[in-house]
Order: sequence, then structure tokens, then C-alpha cells
Amino acid sequence: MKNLKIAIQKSGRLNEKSVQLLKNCGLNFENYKSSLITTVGNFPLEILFLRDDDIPGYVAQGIADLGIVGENVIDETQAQVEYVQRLGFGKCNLKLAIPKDSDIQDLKDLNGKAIATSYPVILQQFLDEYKIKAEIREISGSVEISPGLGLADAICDIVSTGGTLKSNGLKPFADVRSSEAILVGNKNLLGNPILTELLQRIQSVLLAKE
Ligand code: PRT
Ligand code: ZN
Repeated sequence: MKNLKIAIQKSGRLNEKSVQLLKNCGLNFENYKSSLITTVGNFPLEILFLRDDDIPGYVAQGIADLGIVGENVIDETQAQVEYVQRLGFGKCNLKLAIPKDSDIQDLKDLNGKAIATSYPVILQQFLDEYKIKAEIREISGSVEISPGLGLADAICDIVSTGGTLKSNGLKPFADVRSSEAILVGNKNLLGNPILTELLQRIQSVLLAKE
């Protein structure tokens, strides 16, 4: 049977835990930082190392069969992938935040305001849900500095400890969504015996952690 391909983050917050999870499943592979693909020696699997933003699309298109990626990225890309297993790491919250001295008190106070974010799709859905008309300013990084620069009245970004908000004079204002790392799969993969075996191993590793 053909090897399956799993896409994981090449570097960043989910890389180490994704690699560790696969190693804990008994998979032998070299984690070369420079290579984009590696073959597992003792299991019919290849591992692709990608930017997290590319993972949902690769899985939806079947370039990779499986992927490990944050729910925030799955939602933002709107890729059509199947949730196979929640993985319990990479937990964070996408939140709206405002300057400490802001006069914004209620969600409706966001009407007419500018909100900076790297998650324009998720933010637009949230604003639509609450019937708020605000301007979304898409920024790819360092979103937290934009209110201080006068670029936005609020931000929508990932928060984990809250330290970055605090050090930029911001405070959390509303929860947009929570997120954790998910094993996702291509739609056509359900029932694949290699996936069944891998999933059993992943679930044993997750159970042993509880
Ligand atoms: O290079 P690549 O595109 O692959 O990586 P990336 O830079 O886009 O993502 P990366 O590695 O930062 O995060 C990968 C995934 O980890 C995210 O998509 C989330 O699902 C998850 N995750 C968990 C986080 C955080 N915690 C987190 N704290 N992603 C980002 N942050 C950032 C946040 O953007 C903010 O700037 O950390 C800062 C806030 O952290 P605190 O602790 O100060 O609140
Ligand atoms: Zn990314």
C-alpha cells in the first residue's frame, strides 16, 4: 500500500510537539531541520515540513493526506478537511483586545472602528454574527503594536499567557474562539488502514498523558 504523507509545521510553536507526538507513536525518523520531507523507517509514512498556513490547503487538495495544525489556521483558510483527532497541545484563544485606556466598553462600540488582525476571515464572521460594522485592517505580524501606532482601535489576535497584550498596553476585551492543534485528514482518507493504525497509536499516546 502507498505511504501516507503527513504535513507538520517546519518550525514554530507546533513543531516540537508534533515531532514528539509522532516519535512517541514509535515512528523512527530523522528530524533534519533543512529537509522538507523525511521518510519514516518503520511505518508507511512520509513527513512533510511546511509553514502552518499551507497545511490545511495541502491536505484539502490531497498533496498531503494528513496534517497537524491549529484550529485557528483551519478556520482562517476555510480548507475542506476532516477533523480526525484533537491533540490537546497548542492551546490558545483568539481574542479581541483594546488599549487599556480605550473608551470601548461593549461589542457595539466597535461599530465604525478599525480592528487589526492576521485573521480577517474569522474576524469578519464574528463581526457579522454580532451585526457589527467595523473596518478590518489585515496585518501579517506584530498586530499588538498597531493600536499604539494609531493604525487601529482594537486588535484580534492569539493570546496564550496574555503577556504580549500587557506589554503593549492592551487588555483582552472579548473571546472570539479557542483553538488547539488538530490532526486533520483529506476527505478521501476515511477507512484507510494506515490511518487506522496511526490513529490507534496516537490515541494511546494521548491516553497515557491524561
Ligand atoms: O512559520 P509559520 O507560518 O509556520 O508559523 P506562525 O508564525 O504562523 O505560527 P506560530 O508558530 O507562532 O504558531 C503556530 C500555532 O500555534 C498557531 O496557529 C496557534 O494555533 C498556536 N499558538 C498557541 C499560538 C500561540 N499559542 C501564541 N501565543 N500562536 C501564536 N501565539 C502568539 C500570538 O500571535 C501573540 O503574538 O504569541 C503571542 C501571544 O502570546 P502570549 O503568551 O504573550 O499571550
Ligand atoms: Zn503561519
